[in-house]
Amino acid sequence: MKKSTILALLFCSAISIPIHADTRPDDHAPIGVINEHTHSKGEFMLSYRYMSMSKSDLRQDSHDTSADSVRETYMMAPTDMEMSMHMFGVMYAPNDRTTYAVMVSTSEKDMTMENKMGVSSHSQTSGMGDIKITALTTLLKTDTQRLHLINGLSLPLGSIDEKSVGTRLPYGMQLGSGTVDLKTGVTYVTRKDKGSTGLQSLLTLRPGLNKYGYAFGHKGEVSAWKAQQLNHHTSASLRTSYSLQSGIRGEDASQNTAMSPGRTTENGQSLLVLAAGLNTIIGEHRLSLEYSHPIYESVQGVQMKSTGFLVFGWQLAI
Ligand SMILES: [Cu+2]
Repeated sequence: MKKSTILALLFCSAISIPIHADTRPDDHAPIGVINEHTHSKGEFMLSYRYMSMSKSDLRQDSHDTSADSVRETYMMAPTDMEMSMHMFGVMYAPNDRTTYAVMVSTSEKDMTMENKMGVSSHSQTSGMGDIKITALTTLLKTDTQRLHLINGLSLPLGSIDEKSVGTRLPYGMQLGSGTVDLKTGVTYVTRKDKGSTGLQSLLTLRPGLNKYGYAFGHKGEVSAWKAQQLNHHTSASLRTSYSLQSGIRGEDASQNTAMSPGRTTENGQSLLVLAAGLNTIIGEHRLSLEYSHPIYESVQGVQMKSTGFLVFGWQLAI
């Protein structure tokens, strides 16, 4: 047995925290990836994620644009948006083949717009988001390889009725989708002595329209990561992710599309990010952090640009 393992065991027994010999920091993907691991029969896991993202400056199709030029077409141009989200999750495996995951969230969105006279205005929304119920089906689980399918539903718990001065706020300021959405995907992970490599692809399909006659676009995402153990408790990761989302189908007839670009249905986008993260195990707790930086972004119509995305996570398996 290695000296560091003996020291870790001594330390953990001294403070009465059991340590699982098969628990590795890189057994879980970077925290920005969700539903990327499964559990063994009878295991529960609680999780919490805090996400923070911001947007600023403007992009039109695949080039940058200015607020002045946007205000030649629209009455107002968005200048800044901040969004934070708290996500609470429970995972449970009734058997070795199936793991269920339920995730609820609350979010807060804050957007600043500026009109032609240079006067800015704020709008803010906060509350529950949509609830996600997922089944993970293990197809392969060995010491070196894991493969599981992801099949889930997103139920429209989040509000799409957010208003300001009697008018419904733009699509991006709403807290939910208003539609029952399907999620399907696959995760594949290979594991070596001191590190792992993973791939996840995920498709979000929104077959129906919500009560106001629109649906957010379908979305496809692919994430690939590589994690390396720095020591017994901590691993560092690099990840790249590409997502492609189509524009809104249908339309909320109450939106005045001359007001601002966020009121049009053109909100599709493709985004390539590069992310760096850390996973660490302290006793039975997992703490993780990941920062994603946009590398390339192409948007439909006029939209603000992502400036970065931070995720902090805590996980506890019982
Ligand atoms: Cu879990």
